[in-house]
Amino acid sequence: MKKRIFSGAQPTGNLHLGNYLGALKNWVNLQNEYESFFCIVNLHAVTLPQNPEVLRQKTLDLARIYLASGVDPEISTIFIQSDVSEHAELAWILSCIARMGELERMTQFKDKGKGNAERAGVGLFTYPVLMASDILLYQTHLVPVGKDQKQHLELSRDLAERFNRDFGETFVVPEPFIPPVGANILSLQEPAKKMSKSDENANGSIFLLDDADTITKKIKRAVTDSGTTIEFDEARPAISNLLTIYQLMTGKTPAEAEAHFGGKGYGHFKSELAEAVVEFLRPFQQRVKDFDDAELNKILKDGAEKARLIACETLRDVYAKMGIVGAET
Ligand code: AQP
Repeated sequence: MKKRIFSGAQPTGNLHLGNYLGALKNWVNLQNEYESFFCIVNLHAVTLPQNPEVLRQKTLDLARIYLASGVDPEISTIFIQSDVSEHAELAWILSCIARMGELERMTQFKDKGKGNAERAGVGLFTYPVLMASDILLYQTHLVPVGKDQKQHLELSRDLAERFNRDFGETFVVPEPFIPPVGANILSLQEPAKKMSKSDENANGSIFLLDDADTITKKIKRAVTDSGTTIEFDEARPAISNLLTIYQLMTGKTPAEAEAHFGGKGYGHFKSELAEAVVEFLRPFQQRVKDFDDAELNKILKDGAEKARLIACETLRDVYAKMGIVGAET
């Protein structure tokens, strides 16, 4: 039996290079080794206000992006979170087990709630519980995510362990898979922050569907540090971030990337980086257009059916262990 992976992305905004390098790229690399579930987490999306028509469209667009990234529906299960209602049901159970104090410590709530807990939605507060439900429903062994999700994943582990302790062995306790390079791609404009879909400054993020001209302009405008050399240096996050992107776009090692730009200036570096990103994204952008709606809907319907079988089994077990009536054992 193969071990399982589960991961997902929200159908909000436009996916950027950080989402790809921190998450999707690793899904594709791991999908042959693991039984894989990749979810479009639309229930997470509504923790912040969304336009219904846009959300509907973005949900299908995200499925296209998964496929264009190389997620193979023949070997991986791709589905929409709301098509498997067990996600919401288990989230309720886990919210009865999670503690207010542990959710209050979640930094993403503080960031996205903009420090105003009184005005923030309850769903935004309990978001990590829904994420734990997503993961635990599939008895997931490994969760490939970017660094920003590490804290949420630790909560998933804590909830699994607590449930197992209180009600008997039920859930696999998941491990994070955070790639050694690319887990925290930074904003091109404010390298103290991660690259983000919801960044108000669109110049901070390279979106996967940006055209060549836009990508080149964004890279040319990217902030750099006061130094002049092109090398990895923790004290120079802006240039290190650009060099990380270059390394991942070209498949070069850090030493090869540094050596390639030895003696060269920022202008030359940025031109080559822009070219590398454009060339990397070109076939991806072509593949996004390859899938028609009928094909997409079939993949998502089949995916939901497959996911539901496992989700039902886990939820039945949870209800039975808790004495919730109606559970078939
Ligand atoms: N900057 C990043 N570097 C590396 N990985 C990243 N991820 C997000 N930003 C970076 C990873 O992408 C996956 C899907 O993310 P999501 O759709 O759940 O959105 P998010 O984590 O909330 O991050 P975004 O893209 O910045 O969206 P907003 O602006 O809405 O918060 C996750 O595995 C995430 O770790």
